[in-house]
Amino acid sequence: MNYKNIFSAVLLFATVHFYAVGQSNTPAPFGPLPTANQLAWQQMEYYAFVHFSVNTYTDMAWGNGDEDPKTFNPVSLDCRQWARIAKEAGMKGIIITAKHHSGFCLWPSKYTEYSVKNCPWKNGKGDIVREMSEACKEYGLKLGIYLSPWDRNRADYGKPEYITYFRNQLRELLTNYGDIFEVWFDGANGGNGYYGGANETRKIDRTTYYDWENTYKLVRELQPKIVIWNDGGKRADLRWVGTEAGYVGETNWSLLDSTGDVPEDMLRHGVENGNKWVPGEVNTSIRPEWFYHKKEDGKVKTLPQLMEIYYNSIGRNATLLLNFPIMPNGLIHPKDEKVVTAFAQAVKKAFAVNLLTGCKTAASNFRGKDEKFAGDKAIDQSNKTYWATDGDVKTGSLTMQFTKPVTFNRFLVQEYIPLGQRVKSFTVEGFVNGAWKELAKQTTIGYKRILRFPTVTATKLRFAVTDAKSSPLISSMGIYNAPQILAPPVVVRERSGDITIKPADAESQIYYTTNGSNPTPATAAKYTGPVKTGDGKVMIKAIAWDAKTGKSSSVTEESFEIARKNWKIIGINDTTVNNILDGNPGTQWYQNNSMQLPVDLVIDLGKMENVSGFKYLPDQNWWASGIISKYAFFISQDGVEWTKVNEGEFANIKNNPLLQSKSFAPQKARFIKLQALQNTQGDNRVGYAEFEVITE
Ligand code: FUL
Repeated sequence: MNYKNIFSAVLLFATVHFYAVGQSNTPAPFGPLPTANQLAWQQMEYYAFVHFSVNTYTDMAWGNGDEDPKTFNPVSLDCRQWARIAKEAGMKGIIITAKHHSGFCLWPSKYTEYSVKNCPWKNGKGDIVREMSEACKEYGLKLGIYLSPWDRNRADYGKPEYITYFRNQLRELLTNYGDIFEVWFDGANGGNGYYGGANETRKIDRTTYYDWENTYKLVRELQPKIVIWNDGGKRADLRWVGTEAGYVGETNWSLLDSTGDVPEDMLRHGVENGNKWVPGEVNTSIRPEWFYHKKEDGKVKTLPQLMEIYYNSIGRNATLLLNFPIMPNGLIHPKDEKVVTAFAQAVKKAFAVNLLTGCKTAASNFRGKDEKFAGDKAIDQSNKTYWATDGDVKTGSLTMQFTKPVTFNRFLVQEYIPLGQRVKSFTVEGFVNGAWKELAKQTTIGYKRILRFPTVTATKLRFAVTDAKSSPLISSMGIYNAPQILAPPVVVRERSGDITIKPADAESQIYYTTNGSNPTPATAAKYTGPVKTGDGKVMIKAIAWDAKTGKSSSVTEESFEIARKNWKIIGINDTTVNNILDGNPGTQWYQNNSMQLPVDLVIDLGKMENVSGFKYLPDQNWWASGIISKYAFFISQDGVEWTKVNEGEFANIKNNPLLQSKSFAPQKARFIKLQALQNTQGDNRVGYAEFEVITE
């Protein structure tokens, strides 16, 4: 043996020895664990969705599949703009709707003519998925693919042949565009569509039709580092959280059971004793709808709303997938860019300084008195190290001593999830004026948990795990003093026509205009009580203003249709029916339970109007039923002779129960009738939160 060999042998022994010793004291994993792909995905935390298809040009939430590809002409398309905005917003990737329910493909698929190949943009030579993947590379973002299993264009949809088509497309997308971090298989299946001219309703069993097992196999073979999202089939790697409103449950386990249907409540909270790691992804749009609709330019989520979403998603052990609807010209709207950039800055500012850094930390107990697992490992800025309680002990506390009083209003904590999610409950206390004060008491932690509470000044902080499935492992902790953000006011038009405006907090004052100009304290009227605006249409802009700081909120902008003061709902004795005309989205009315669909809502408008559409808001409660999905709309001058003026679907209303607005050529009418033809649950229930007519 020469020196070199001896040296290598010693080195090998030392390494193995060190490794073995290091390993021996490491806590054993507990319960289902994340895969390496799921771990890498969770650390991304925040990424973008972009929704773009032929229905962008028809102002619809879902394409029917018969939209002419010639309408698809994004003259200024610039995927680099999308990538730049996502990057500046602090996002780590972008998921593109390569094919939405319309079936139209944003890439020149070999297997269909219904794609960018046959549109005027770049004379049919363009490929948006390619441009997106190149832009992502340039900006250091990961690329994800949304491929809708439901295809309203294909003649063979519903037959076995379609599965071959679907897999061929998957193969194209997962082979030709580099690494794909996530694939999105939406579960929507509204049934009806164009289907190559059949124009009919087709039903499939979404759990079996797509043969997910083999489809997943193909996905993993083509992209070994991918995670699969699927709300319509066999359990995938990630789960939907049961709502598109931008939040997950406060208690949020990253576990589910691997078989059986998952009710929405489980999607929101996960399953404490589930047998598979399936973490939640909160998907929501920066505007009410997923696709671009000009009428939503005034409805872009505000900074306070986005902050709320941040705390209710990333702050609750989920990731945030925030959608940008792409405009017909191929760009993200400047309003969306502005608010998402402000959002990034606000988050950065809120979490800029961790006030626990360098604190003296004492743990009530730690694993085997091994310094490697001591309390300071929770605040050492590394998420590879962690504080572990001793042996099987499931409870324990960490006390942080400050050198001077510290003011804060946020608490952040992370579990070391490579060894499982363990904590069931915990408390946070501050030592205030010589006594311990409870600041927060919560349940799960998982990858990351952030709590908000009123600003407090303390000299010590105590974090205690009060229950866990196994010895808790805490990898990271922080306290922060986040600046307060002024929320824009909420504007409501009462049935009388009066407008009421409410600030989000008690301290701010409100200023408003009705002439379209932007309100400022110097130029606008100060709100002192309900504003009388008569019976006509009104557009109002309002701000909240803080006299102490001179700061104002962003502008709330609302356009109201004619007042509903003199309306009469015909044939109903129940007085709660007026809930649907009171301007309050939180109150609702349901038609008599025993009625069979179709069910009519008939209203006398009190006088002849030039009716050109209507708005329907379904019950906004989480457990709402009676949500109309298909309707017909009639008008009449005398309440006897009726003319049908509109009929259709409220697309995606099940997942996203937004205000639905339908327009048609103006007609003179004093009576209107909304006929519910179908609801989202397939039963006979019909409910409404608000109803309005649109007039010329
Ligand atoms: C839903 C779809 O039906 C919407 O159009 C959108 O794509 C959203 C992300 O998922 O279920």
